[in-house]
Amino acid sequence: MPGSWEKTACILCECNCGLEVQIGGEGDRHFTRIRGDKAHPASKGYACEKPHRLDYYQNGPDRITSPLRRKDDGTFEEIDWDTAIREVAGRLAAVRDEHGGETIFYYGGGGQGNHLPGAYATATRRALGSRYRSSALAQEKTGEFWVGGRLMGSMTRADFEHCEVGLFIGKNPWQSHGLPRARVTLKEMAKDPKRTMVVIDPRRTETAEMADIHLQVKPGTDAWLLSALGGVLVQEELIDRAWIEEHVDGAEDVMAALREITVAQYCEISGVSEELVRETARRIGGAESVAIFEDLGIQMNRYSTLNSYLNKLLWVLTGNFAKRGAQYIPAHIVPITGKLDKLAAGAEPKRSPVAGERIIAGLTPCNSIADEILTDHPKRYRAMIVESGNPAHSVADSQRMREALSSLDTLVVIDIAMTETARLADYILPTATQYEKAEATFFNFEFPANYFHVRRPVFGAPEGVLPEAEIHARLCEALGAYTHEDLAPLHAAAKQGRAALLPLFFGNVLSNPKLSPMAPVILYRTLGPHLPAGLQSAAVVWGLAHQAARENPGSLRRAGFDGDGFEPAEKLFDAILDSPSGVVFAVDEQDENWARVKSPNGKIQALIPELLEELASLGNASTGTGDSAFPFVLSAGERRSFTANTILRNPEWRKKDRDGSVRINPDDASQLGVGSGDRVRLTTKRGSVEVQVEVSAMMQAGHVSLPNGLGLDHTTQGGTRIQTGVAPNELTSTEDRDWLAGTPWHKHVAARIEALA
Ligand SMILES: Nc1nc2c(c(=O)[nH]1)N[C@H]1C(S)=C(S)[C@@H](COP(=O)(O)OP(=O)(O)OC[C@H]3O[C@@H](n4cnc5c(=O)[nH]c(N)nc54)[C@H](O)[C@@H]3O)O[C@H]1N2
Ligand SMILES: Nc1nc2c(c(=O)[nH]1)N[C@H]1C(S)=C(S)[C@@H](COP(=O)(O)OP(=O)(O)OC[C@H]3O[C@@H](n4cnc5c(=O)[nH]c(N)nc54)[C@H](O)[C@@H]3O)O[C@H]1N2
Ligand code: SF4
Ligand SMILES: [Mo]
Repeated sequence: MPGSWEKTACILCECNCGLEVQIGGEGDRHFTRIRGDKAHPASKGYACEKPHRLDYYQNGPDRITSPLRRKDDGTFEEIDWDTAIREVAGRLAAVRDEHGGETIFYYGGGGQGNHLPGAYATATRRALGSRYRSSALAQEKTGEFWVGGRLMGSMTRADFEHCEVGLFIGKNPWQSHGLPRARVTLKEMAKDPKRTMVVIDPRRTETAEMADIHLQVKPGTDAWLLSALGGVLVQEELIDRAWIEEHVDGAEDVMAALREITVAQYCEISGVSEELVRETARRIGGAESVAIFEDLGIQMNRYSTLNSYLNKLLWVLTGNFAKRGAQYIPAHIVPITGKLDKLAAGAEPKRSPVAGERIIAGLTPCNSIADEILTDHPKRYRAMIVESGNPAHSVADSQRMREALSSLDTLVVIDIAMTETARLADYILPTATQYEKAEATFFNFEFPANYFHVRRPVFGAPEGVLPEAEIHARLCEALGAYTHEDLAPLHAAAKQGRAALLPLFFGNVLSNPKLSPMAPVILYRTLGPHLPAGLQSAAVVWGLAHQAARENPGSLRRAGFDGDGFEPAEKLFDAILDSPSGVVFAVDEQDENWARVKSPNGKIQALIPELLEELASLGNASTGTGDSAFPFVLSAGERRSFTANTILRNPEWRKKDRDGSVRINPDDASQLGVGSGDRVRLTTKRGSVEVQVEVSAMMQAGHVSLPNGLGLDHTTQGGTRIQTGVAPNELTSTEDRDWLAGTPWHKHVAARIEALA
């Protein structure tokens, strides 16, 4: 409604802050005003500077509004939806029938704001017999998931609102957020003399600037720094022995390894003074509570899985779990990690079919996707569905990724816009934006009160696009995964209400091997039409609410969703539909954390022999790039004030740094004879680009940094296609990856810089 304020959420980072938006402008298709929504349970009115530019997402010039089919000459032609669905289903079914469904690979399923498509896509994947998939999580979090799995069968998060010591490792929350109301929480921590904020980052980031302690590590040496911190904890007896005794297995071996660390030497390698490292360790050991957040600075770097382990040992050895201000395991509506409990029981993850890489949390490592395609191996991935992801841009070695994507039998892209990946597709299925359909994310990790937010559409969708739920339902139907007759009794029941649908769904559908895998789209078809207007795509949430109620009955009860049988889940689903700002679905007590530790005996399993071995082999290994031809360490993909992955394609959305400069230390700049605004050539073993320089005292000598989300194609007002800035993965290589989790070293790319005349 023009002029009215509607409730929704920001989709530009995983916080998904609640927003109130006013609609107006030409055709009432624009956001005219945007403000934080005070009623949102997590963001409470908070919003950073980015959502004010969301109209660039909603009204981007690269929007696609008709299904497109690639012609022989490489250009696209518009086709109608019936043709598109019939041909896409036909081509994928042909691949399945000839080579097996496991050769059909699925990528994406949700960006920073939309995870319902991924839930519906499980039906399509199953209809096709597809077994392998991946997403951006497999270039950042899978190492951490693996360690969390081995330690306790779960992922953890941390309570920065209440911690006495807050530690950020390779994380710049001032810009990247990742915790609710990040800047408020950071300011509170910084100004309270009783609390200590610690940042481990080679850059003097905005967060480091306000921290009490900045450990300005040399790029890529966190493994030494973190082992020195652990070494001090053990050697100075700053650990919590009684707690370890009660809750941890295998700690003796870990402590023995850390006792061996030569702290002075490791500090020197990492470039941080021993005095400061000891002070930090003592602060951690002596604090009432410690919260730690590791992110891309170590997760996309050398030794990434080892670093995750060393990080977690800091809180395991000091007993910083399951208490206020420390680490916790949140209740979930959907676990984004899948189940990690088998890892805690010692099981080895499955391997990818060609490269034999570990599949962690169900995800093929992004760095091995091209290897899984560009081969004549009979089990290679031959077809791919990409939904709400842009791997041609976001995965290491864009050139090789483009080659891999182009070589597929069939590539289908489901997106709102003409992306780098879509350009390579055989079919593009255009979808409604996140403001034109019901949406939700599964990135809700709060504790003790956790929330869920289903957003309603605030615009009608243009003709020619469909929400993903509808696309997946049609694909499943075209694949013959279920028939009209299968659904007839469900339709009849749904008409009478959810009470009538319940026994049929939980009985006839979930116990039927043919229908059960189709549950998401069956709910969309049968329950969807009876949901309040605009909320049809939320139908799958009904099933998720029932799952959550089974898994966390106590948490739901404390949040007010009580009763017998199906009652709590039904109340929760009603509350979700009736809460445009989001709803608290779980209220936890600290004991729930221990119930969620999934190791066989309920204790933390601290001993991970593979990683202790890696720790023992660290020694004096090289720092820097160790390559005189490429003397700089390039971090390719820094989060800045106006970057947002590839969600916004029009560079006009950026208020500053439109072209995305490479940041470089003042001494390095003067040695190269360049100043801010000059252009340089930046070269890695994989690629070479020209880019503008920003001389920045944030950078330490020898370290340079490029923003993420640049180098996107977009159409100007005059209709020409141009690219702005540098696409970071033109410079990265797939072999630069963690040996264990396969996560990339995007933050540690050896590079050379030359001044341009
Ligand atoms: N503004 C903005 N916010 C975002 C996003 C966005 O695109 N823009 N994207 C969202 C997404 S998808 C994610 S995953 C998060 C990521 O959030 P962050 O991980 O915080 O983001 P980055 O800036 O990529 O990397 C964090 C830091 O790692 C540091 N670093 C580089 N090398 C090293 C090293 O060797 N050791 C250590 N300790 N640190 C190092 C960098 O200097 C940088 O400050 O941000 C989310 N938030
Ligand atoms: N070198 C380097 N590479 C990196 C990183 C880095 O730091 N350095 N960071 C990595 C990280 S942490 C991440 S998370 C990834 C991000 O990279 P990707 O996971 O590939 O995703 P996004 O760039 O977020 O792209 C999201 C896509 O979703 C589309 N979209 C938006 N709304 C909708 C919708 O409602 N439906 C559908 N179907 N599509 C929609 C957008 O148009 C866009 O194409 O990049 C990774 N790549
Ligand atoms: S913190 Fe993230 S979700 Fe919140 S307003 Fe900023 S970009 Fe959007
Ligand atoms: Mo990410």
